[in-house]
Amino acid sequence: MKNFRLYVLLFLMIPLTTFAEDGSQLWLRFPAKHGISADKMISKGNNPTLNIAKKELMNHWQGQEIELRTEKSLKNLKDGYTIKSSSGKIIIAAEKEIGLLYGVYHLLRLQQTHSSITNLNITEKPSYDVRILNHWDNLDGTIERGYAGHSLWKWEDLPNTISPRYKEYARANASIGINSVVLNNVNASPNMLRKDYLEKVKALADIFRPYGIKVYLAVNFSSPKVLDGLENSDPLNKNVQKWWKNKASEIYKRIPDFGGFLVKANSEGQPGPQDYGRTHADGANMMADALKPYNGIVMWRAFVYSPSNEDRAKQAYLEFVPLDGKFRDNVIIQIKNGPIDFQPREAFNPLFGALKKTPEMVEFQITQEYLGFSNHLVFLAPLFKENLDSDTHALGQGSTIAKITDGTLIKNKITAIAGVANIGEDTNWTGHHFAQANWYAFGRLAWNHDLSSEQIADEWIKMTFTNQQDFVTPVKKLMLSSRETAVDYMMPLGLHHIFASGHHYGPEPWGDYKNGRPDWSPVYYHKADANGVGFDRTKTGSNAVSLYFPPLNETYGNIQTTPENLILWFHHVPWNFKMKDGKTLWEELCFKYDIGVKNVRDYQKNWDKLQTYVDDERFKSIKLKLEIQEKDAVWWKDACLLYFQTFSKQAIPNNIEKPVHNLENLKKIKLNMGHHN
Ligand code: BDP
Repeated sequence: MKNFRLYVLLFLMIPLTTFAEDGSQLWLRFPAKHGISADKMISKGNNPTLNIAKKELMNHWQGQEIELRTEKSLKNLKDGYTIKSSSGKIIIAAEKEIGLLYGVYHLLRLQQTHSSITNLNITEKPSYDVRILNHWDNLDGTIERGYAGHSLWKWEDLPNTISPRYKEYARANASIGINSVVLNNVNASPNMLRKDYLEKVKALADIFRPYGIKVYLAVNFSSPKVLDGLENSDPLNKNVQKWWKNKASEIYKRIPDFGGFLVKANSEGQPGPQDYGRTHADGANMMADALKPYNGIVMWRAFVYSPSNEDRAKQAYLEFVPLDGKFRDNVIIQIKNGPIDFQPREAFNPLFGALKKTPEMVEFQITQEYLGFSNHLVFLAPLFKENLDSDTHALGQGSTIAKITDGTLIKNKITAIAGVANIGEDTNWTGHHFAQANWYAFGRLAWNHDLSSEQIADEWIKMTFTNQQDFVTPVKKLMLSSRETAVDYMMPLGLHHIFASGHHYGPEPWGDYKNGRPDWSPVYYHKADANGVGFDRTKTGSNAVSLYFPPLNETYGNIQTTPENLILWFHHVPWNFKMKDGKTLWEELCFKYDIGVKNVRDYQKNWDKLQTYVDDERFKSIKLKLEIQEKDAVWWKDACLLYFQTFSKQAIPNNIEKPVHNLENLKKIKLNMGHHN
């Protein structure tokens, strides 16, 4: 009997083990059959990158003969490529081998998404030169704001033991055009620059190189003092300058194509040039000079703010605009999409377009610090696009952030775009299966910011799940609305930063950290009172609207012309203010929270209907996550409405689901998730 049970058990396990769909393959689910044979592939040379391209074709390409060709004349495409059909075969051409590899992944994508592969005439040129992931990984294996397990980098085992996932990671990045990575947290440990760690970094760089990926490091400004006992880390101190020069030479000896440094200075307690009365430009230039002989760059973050009387949304602008023109030409200013901090929706950062002589790059957050971690399904392409497509008016109409940063309007020597990675050692890499789509979307938009969210979702769904239209259509719909849904159940109408302190998971609009930093308090951001709610950033308030170029300063400065999805970002709005649909602000707020919850419930119903199209493992995992998302959405709605109701003193409209929680109980919830701010 016992044996029989064992057999039954084993029998049941066969399909599971054979067909397990654990998400580890990401979007790279090419047919298991063999690909093209070597004699159907024409290519000269035997370069490691080219060899990967050929191997991918031999393993996965089911179509006709292919020629891979490097052509000097294609230099203007940078690491782009052309794919052309020509008398029965397909020719992929590029200036460099990496372009050929990108072309191969493009072709495999066409095959995987059942797109036409006849009469091809494709020319691709990347929007940005540096398409970079920022890992916020610590040397102890934890990840700041990481929700997919521990760090992929096994620092203790490196450089001798090499995890097979390093290569898989590099391949996944190459498949979407990501060509750079910062390995460590912006809150950087000085130890990152120790000799033994540089050996480890070199090991990773060697693995990534054939996939076209350059390694960068986040550096701690105090490194000279902390690591080697210098008297200080003052950027104008000759010894300090020399220290950085030596460090650069030490790095480039090991890693000749090392990318450069990412620096968070004088922000949230990190050291920086201002500790010595110097400017951000002094600090950045010192490092830029050290990296210059090797063509390295400095990505200097504009995410600086301190607890002062000045509106946090203005601080980066006020700090950096006076420094325009003072930076070396191998410095680029890395700016978060919004002026606060990766909120579900922010106005764009007014610093975009304000620096005319200094290259600027956008930093997005792929990891969902403020969007339900790896529990909530939130497709971020619409958020990224909303920012890139925002018209700053800096150089007249049409000065979108995309065009300001990609070299179209301001001729930058360096163009770049960064995304804070959501990758960890979880089997499915990102915790939530759908969070893979955000890694994918970042890469695709870094390559081509003109792609639509819809096209990206379409590709990703087909590659990751199935081409069956009955699956693709509803899932696409769900993904495309998911970001707005999250905004609705968390922070509609321009509300922001009303998260529980520290971990930033749930709601805490009542948070008022009198003994901590007021600028980390939710009440600082929503300013609810008997009259209304919202942050007055007009002339009568902080006047942050004045930092925007005309006509946006007027548009945002006037409550009637401010887009309603940002109304509480820019205005303190009376509870009975009439919204465009005729509702009062209070009613609209109730309606928004409610619709957010309803949408998540719809996602659940729709997902359930799709069971037959998805393997069991992923189906169940996603179903469970949606259950959490639904509970959280109700939690958000109840917490925010019950709390704001104590100010509005108005009833929740009848057609809106009544809160199921009680405010006093909600206030008692304390999640033990650590973290400082
Ligand atoms: C905030 C995070 C914090 C980061 C910081 C940053 O809460 O953990 O260190 O941004 O970007 O979003 O430097």
